Amino acid sequence: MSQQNGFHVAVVGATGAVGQQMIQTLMNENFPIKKLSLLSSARSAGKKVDVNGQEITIQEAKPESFEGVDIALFSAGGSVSKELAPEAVKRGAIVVDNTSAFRMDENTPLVVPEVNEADLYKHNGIIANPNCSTIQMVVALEPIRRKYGLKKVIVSTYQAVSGAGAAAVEELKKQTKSIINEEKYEANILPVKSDKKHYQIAFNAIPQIDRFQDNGFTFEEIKMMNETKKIMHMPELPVAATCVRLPVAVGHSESVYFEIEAQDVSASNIKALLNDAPGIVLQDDPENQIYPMPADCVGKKEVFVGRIRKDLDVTRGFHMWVVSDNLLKGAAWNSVQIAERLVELGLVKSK
Ligand code: L14
Repeated sequence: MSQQNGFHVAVVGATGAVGQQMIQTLMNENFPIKKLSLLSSARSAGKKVDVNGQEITIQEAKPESFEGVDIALFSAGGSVSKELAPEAVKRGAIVVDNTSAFRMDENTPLVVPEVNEADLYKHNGIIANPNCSTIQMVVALEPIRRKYGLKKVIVSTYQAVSGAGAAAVEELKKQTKSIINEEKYEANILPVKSDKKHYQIAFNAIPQIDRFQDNGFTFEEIKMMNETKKIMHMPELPVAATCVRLPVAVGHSESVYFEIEAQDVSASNIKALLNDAPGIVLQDDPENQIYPMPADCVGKKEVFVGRIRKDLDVTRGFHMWVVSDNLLKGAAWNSVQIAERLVELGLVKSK
């Protein structure tokens, strides 16, 4: 840390599951930092965090906290972003926001560098980081869209509990232990902390992530549908999602069905394409039982793709299985990657 010609970076939501990964990722990437401000709600302010052997005290995030900040990474919930991201921008910072607050805002680019890096040029101070499930899916779909055209996408997700925060991971562990010991257990957090009912996640699968809309889809599903269209610049693309929570701590999995425009494309063509695509690791060898699994992707930055096969009835239909660390490419790494790209493209100046 403390590089003289680096940037003053702020992490907002520094104590959260994603905030912690943001700090770790900034360090792992050797991001050019001259000063690091760790900000949070009043509740966590005063806590001390060890960053590469240096103790940093967490400060309460206020408008004045952004004085002198060059780059601010937000992951403290939508209401914090709505209130404080504009304050950071007012003070000359560039904001990478990992909440849904600005994702669908027309004046805010929604960016996955492997897919739509050029949208960074259109920023007005805030760049939105997409939803975790969306990010890993579009990384896998974009090379296919570019080469063969995309006509339709249907996805089912198998999402890890860490997406709902560190407390949800604790709940999964406690429930699992209690159930194994034949003790009583509680469910207080999943599927949605603020919703009416809570269900066990241990030894279960819950087909609800976020609240329901009147159309029968959940907000998580709607986010995936809307964000995919925006990132890929395909407002007309039919996309349908079903999002399910599994008793997995880290790593989202997705079964993705897609139809392409081009004719006479084989599964091997798609495999070869994805094998050379940025940010993707192809793990596809059914004969040797090679396919991606969340347990193998924890702590890794890439999106893992396997089980690529042609549909047996629809000639232009294909299936694939897409897995990634939801806290890294799904959140912290994509945000830091955006910050890196902003620096490399000369879109952020050190004050
Ligand atoms: O939109 O609960 O960034 O797994 C990502 C995590 C929504 C909820 C987002 C979860 C959140 C999701």
